[in-house]
Amino acid sequence: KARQDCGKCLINQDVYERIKGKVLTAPERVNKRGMKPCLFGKGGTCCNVCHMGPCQIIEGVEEMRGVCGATASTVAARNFCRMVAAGTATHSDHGRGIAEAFYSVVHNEAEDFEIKEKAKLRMVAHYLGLDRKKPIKELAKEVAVKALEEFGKQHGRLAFLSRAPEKRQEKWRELGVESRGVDREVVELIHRTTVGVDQDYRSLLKASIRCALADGWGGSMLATELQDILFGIPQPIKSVVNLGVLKEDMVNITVHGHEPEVAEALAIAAQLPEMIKEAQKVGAKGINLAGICCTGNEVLMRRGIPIAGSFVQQEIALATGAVEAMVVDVQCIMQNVTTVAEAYHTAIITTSDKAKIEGAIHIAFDHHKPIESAKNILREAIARFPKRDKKDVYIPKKKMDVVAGFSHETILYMLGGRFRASYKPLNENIINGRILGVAAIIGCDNFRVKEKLHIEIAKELIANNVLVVVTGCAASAIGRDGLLSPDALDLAGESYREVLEAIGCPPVLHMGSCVDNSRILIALTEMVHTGGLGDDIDELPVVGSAPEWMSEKAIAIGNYFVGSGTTVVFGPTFPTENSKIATNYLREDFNQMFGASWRIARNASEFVSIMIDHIRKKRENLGIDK
Ligand code: NFS
Repeated sequence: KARQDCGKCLINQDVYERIKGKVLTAPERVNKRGMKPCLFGKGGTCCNVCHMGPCQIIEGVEEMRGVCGATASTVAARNFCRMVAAGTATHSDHGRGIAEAFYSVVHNEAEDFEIKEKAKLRMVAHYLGLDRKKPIKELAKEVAVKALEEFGKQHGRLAFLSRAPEKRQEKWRELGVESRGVDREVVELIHRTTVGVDQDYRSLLKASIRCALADGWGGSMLATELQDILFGIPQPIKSVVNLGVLKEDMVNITVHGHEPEVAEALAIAAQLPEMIKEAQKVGAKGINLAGICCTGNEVLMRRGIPIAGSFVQQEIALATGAVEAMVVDVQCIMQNVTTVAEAYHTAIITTSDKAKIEGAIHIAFDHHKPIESAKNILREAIARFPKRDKKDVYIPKKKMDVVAGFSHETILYMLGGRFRASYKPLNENIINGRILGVAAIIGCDNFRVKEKLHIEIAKELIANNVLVVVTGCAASAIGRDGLLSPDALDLAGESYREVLEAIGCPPVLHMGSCVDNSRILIALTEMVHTGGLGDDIDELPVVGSAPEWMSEKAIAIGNYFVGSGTTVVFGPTFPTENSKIATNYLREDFNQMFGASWRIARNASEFVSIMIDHIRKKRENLGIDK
């Protein structure tokens, strides 16, 4: 099957054409006068932590310090820290939400959900310091309490830090960056960055690692693990991506945001005969769910529910005129969706009391009664179906087959077989050179990036025998281009292709949503423990990237990868660039401390060459650079 040649928003230019002039959308706004990014803000040297400013600062120009005397490096570091704190807060509050839902389920306060993965529950209990052998019900209650405690802990260190390789833990201990409690690290970092507190870029940036580790090995990892226990560990599953997954004869509901709880409940409720009947009563054949952003990735990974679009496609999904309701939970929901929806019959339904949008309908999701809440949401959507203007419906045909569901556990089984699940075959193939190394492409897509960076980078890497794993909106973009299908095997380098053919998987592995980057941390640790590739994550021939990042969350993720020993490449722009001193610290000094750095690339070829060079250098250090 021919692959489409564009994975970006403009893949559906035809849909945009239909709303042009009617509603202003993000791609048009990007090009509008007055919408150019502020040069000071973009490079990190606009300081607005007090109201003597905002001060715009130029490095090295004495008279262009802040009113208080703050230098460019301090300001850039402070702004960077604030992004890390916000990103950590975001993933972690998601984790807390799931921990609360988990608490309700195991204390019989919530109907409808139950524990799906008992073995994983026992494993997580062990890492939380509990006795894994206890009866499951009792253990589940203890896990719920312990998980919630991780957020508010004041002393000691986060429990999951003990999952990292021993050498990494030592490094964290020596450097004093072990995270204590999730909330404490976020609060402290915000405190440090306010006017007149921490004014040494080195101290600030080092502190940003302590906070970020509370994301990767704290909030995000708790989110992923508890979601798996409640909703199931993802396994390889076939599905479809792009706007063509919307159905002309069904009630279309897009599930958008990040926390899978609402979408899981909707998926169950949408299959109930009573709800299907209600949909049929208004002339639809049934109810069709389709994902957007990371809520989409969550239900794609576990249920194979198709993805309508990534971040940059949320407006045009509505512009098909075929969506009865866009149900949103938290994060990455553009305010403009309500404006676009107004031009159609579509309801934007907010479900979290933390995330309301003017112009949306709010149906609070009660996690004590998930299915009842889901039914109320579905009814609102079903009632919209008769209002759909059939003449105004345009669903592009474009869709692409994908295989998703590559959790860390699945990769173990795939590589080693169910009875000797292990990363040994992966390590061996890296050592013998069939696989050059591992690269992650993660993060957002971005209206300001015109190149198809994700796709070009992924293609080049797999052609060079690099195993590529993806998460978040990068995964959807790469999926739209066909690279998440075994049909794309012909694009992989010869030796990598042979490995893939033997296990029957696509050349790019979809590992989930953005909180699921924590799966990558576990996979890397597993590679270290398997042996042959050094004693710590920074010795592995592995590299990360977020080529079209835009969210603060991506910066938190990048920072926890660096703190964990994985060099990351971000671009095309970077938020500390106006301060060479701060940017250099993130590259050189972090490399000294953590064995990994932040790197910047401007275009696809720069990304690829930095990533491949890095992998080769690590191979060389390991003595496996044949
Ligand atoms: Ni990650 Fe996922 Fe997408 Fe970016 Fe937003 S949805 S959490 S932040 S835009 S990848």
